[in-house]
Amino acid sequence: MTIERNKMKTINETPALRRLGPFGWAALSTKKTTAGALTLLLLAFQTSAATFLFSTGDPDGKIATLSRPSSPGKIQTETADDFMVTQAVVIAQATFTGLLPSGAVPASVGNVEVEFYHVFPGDSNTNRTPNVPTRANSPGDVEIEDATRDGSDGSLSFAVMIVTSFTASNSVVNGIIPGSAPFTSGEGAVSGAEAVVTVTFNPPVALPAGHYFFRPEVQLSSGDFLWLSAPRPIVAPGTPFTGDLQSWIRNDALAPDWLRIGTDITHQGPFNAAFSLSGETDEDGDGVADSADLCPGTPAGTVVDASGCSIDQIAPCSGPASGGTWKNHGQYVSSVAHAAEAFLAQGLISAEQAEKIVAEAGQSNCGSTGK
Ligand SMILES: [Ca+2]
Ligand SMILES: [Ca+2]
Repeated sequence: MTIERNKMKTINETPALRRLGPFGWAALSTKKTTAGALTLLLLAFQTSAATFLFSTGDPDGKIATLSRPSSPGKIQTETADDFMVTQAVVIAQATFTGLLPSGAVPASVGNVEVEFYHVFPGDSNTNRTPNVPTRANSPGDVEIEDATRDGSDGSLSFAVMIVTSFTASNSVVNGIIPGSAPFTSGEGAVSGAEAVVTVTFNPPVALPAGHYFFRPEVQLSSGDFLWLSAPRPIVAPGTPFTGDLQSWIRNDALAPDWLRIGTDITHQGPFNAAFSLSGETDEDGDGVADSADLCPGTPAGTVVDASGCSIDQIAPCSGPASGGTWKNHGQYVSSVAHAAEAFLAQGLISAEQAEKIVAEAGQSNCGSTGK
């Protein structure tokens, strides 16, 4: 989970130079650079913001498994499948493909909620005894709280496209049995309308490098949403990765445990589930995508504004971000205070934190003669 960070931050650099990142610094330090070459380097940096794309591929027709919130007379049931990110990313969109009842229309979908989970034992109580054959390689007990996005609170929007009629050879809907013998062989073939659900996260979901489960849930006006399986191992045009885990399922009677759909319930598969994620890399892991981040190399855990800049990056001890040196200590403290006020006004820090930051700037010798 450790993220490689730009260690150039403490060097007295201008914002233009800061944008170059390590590549630009290496080039600049080995030879004199003209303004023209500098422009080329800037262009090179600005196109280096990388797209993040993950996909398990199209449905393979092997199984369809329930994923719905609770509603009167219906118990919440969740299906989850995994993905991996090798560096911090900001995920803007997801798609997933499932079965709606035949005759359903896009308006049949009342709401969509998406959760992300660490792999067990992340976010899990390891002192209790699981009531399933194993929890190894399962999603955690509970979701990553600040990564949840829900149509009902406006943190995601969704669009539904009905593709065609579709049949899956097997299904898991109600047969989710706690204990050491969860085998049912599944509940048989199901047919319906294949639907691709596209969700846009607002705000996007920022995740550090790691291994996660994706769990979408769909509320229908009538009937159930069954998430369709995808090939395992993943094949092109999907994006294969080493360590791909099978899909898991639970309902509120089984929670916080999960069962392996293939290995535990049907003795088939194991399965993946059909979904994709898209977004952008986030080099410094501050939650602001590279293309929108004016301050690369923000240290871990630092509060940043919408441009990915920390107060320390806006008002560096070493001199104004616009270049040169502080006229005096007072100019430095004033710049910090100005930035802290802006962060406070945007709700990024508390009044207490703002006061502390300004007090610390006052006690520093940044901007003092000889500094
Ligand atoms: Ca998987
Ligand atoms: Ca960033």
